[in-house]
Amino acid sequence: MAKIGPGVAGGNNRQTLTDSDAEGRSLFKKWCDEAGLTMGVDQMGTMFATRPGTDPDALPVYVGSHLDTQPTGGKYDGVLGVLSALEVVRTMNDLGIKTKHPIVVTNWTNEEGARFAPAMLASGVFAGVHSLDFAYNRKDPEGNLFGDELKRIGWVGDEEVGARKMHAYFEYHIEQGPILEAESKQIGVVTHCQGLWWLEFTLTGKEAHTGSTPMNMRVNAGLAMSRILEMVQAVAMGEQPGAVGGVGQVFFSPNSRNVLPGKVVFTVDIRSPDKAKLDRMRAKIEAQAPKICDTLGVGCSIEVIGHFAPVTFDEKLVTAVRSAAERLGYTHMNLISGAGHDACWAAKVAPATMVMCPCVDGLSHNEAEEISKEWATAGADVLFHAVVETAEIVV
Ligand code: HGY
Ligand code: MN
Ligand code: MN
Repeated sequence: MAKIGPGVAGGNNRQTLTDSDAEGRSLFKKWCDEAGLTMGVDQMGTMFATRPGTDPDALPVYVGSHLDTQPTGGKYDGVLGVLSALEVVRTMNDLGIKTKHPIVVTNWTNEEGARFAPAMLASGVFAGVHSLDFAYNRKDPEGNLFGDELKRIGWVGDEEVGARKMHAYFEYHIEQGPILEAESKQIGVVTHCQGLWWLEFTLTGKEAHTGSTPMNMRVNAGLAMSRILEMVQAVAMGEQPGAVGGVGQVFFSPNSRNVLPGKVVFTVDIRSPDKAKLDRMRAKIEAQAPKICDTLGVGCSIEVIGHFAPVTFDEKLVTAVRSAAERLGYTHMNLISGAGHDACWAAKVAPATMVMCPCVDGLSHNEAEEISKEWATAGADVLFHAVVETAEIVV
């Protein structure tokens, strides 16, 4: 899978609804077909590959993650969870295991939100958080519509989004943070996921010559942006421990090196497992940013383009993961996920939880993202046992 949509430094650039995403989907479908699974696709392009259970009326246990990557993504973010879910099924096939509940291996469309915001878009529609129409009209930086791109790659499915009901949902994922490696733990028993706000700022300055415009005549949206970034840093540091804030994406217009920007658009990403802290950070940022802009005569508008509250995962499933790790003799610890995942939206409509493995230096959303085979195997082993137990083994 890592050969599809290669990056420039050993990772991947397999962004959602690109030709490489389509190629990755076809390869994943081929592997699912070879494992004897039946593929269903919904109107958001999410892929559901089913292994039948012995009880046709029993709701399935869903196991999955995402195959789309960041533009400079790693080989494991999302992919580990989808392919480990497939490996669970292939191992069940090898062992001739039958379960009461069907197993559905899942690949969610556009988890990353890199090309089309917000993140976790398809699982958000599945959970009833976003409408299909909202999703279809999301635009990428080139102005392409999500719905048009999904159609272009030929992955608009016929299933109504969210019509499927789940007995349980499991997602196996690299931690994308440094805790498990630092604590020398093989397994993260994920009890919660921190909440998030994505605030998109549009600052309006005045395009002018960077050479001949005197400093006191500038309406400098770029300067306003930099002061807002400093303020976001101070607000997040003021809420330690357990709060983060920063900016990953900025657009200058006209983005010419000798023109002061007329428009600056950027997204502030703030997160915390504590809802009060999360909302306090948002309030502080939304109160201070306009004041910063006023002093510079810069226009300021703020739009929420992504949000989910902190998530508590299902106690029974969390226990299934923890007891599997104990039975199998893996070191483990409770963990709050720093990154968002499709499991966060699945948890709105079904019992859900996650299994995590360490990653080297806690690095992710970087092409150098790396894990060890031992870590990958331990997590997949725990996932296998927790899933088979929850699906109620019959044979
Ligand atoms: O932003 C996130 O937490 C996820 O990687 N989409
Ligand atoms: Mn991910
Ligand atoms: Mn990611």
